[in-house]
Amino acid sequence: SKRGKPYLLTDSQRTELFNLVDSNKILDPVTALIIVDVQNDFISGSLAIQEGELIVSPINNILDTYKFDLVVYTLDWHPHDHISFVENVKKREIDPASKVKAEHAKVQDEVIFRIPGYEEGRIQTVWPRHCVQNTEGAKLHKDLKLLNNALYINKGTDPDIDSYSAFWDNGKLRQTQLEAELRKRKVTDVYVCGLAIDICVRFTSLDSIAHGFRTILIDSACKGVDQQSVEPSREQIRKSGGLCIDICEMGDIY
Ligand code: VGL
Ligand code: ZN
Repeated sequence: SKRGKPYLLTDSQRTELFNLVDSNKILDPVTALIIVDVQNDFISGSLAIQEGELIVSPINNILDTYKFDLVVYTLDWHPHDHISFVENVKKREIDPASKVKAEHAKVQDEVIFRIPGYEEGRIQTVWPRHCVQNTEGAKLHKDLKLLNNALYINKGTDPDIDSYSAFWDNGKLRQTQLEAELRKRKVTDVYVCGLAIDICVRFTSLDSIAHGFRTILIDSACKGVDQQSVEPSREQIRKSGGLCIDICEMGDIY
């Protein structure tokens, strides 16, 4: 099969849409597709997202239709004692050896964690145990097409801090390899899809924009955890300079 690069809209439309990020015309984009967290626990497991399985075939279609210069699969990849698991809050309330201290939950599902010596607490939403390293729930969905030469990015591997973005942890303390790998390949355009549009897809997209990549969220290849926050997430991405499109708007192949 003949696969070409996705070519989005006309060049002047592209420039107009992305002038918040970069006003230079890019006539020959270098493209990456980031496929976020298409893992069993988010589809059929402990954190199953409504209609999550419906994004697998659209993503496979994108991979069959377009040739990206780089395809990235991200994985939520938590140790068993991860801070985001509701089962682990108690230990951080009572264990004096714990690096971060949990305060009693003020809001349902949200816990404030304090690092001794720091004034500011960090609010962490707690979730059912999910995507524990090397478990069935952490595996990519069995029907998701895996390309050769793809890049795999694990996130949320530090027990004491969560990571919604595939670029940074939630405290922006440490970066993953993702930015360096995109720069190494001189990527200009970053397409994002996967789970969940209101959490990890959202924060990955916002960081991609912040890094100066033209960022295109492929709406019809995403699903959300909380239906109320799906549209606000899109709006935030648009306002920050990103673009939300449908697969059918990905344009002609060149
Ligand atoms: C995610 C909740 C917790 C996601 C990850 O991938 O959107 N959501 N961890
Ligand atoms: Zn997680």
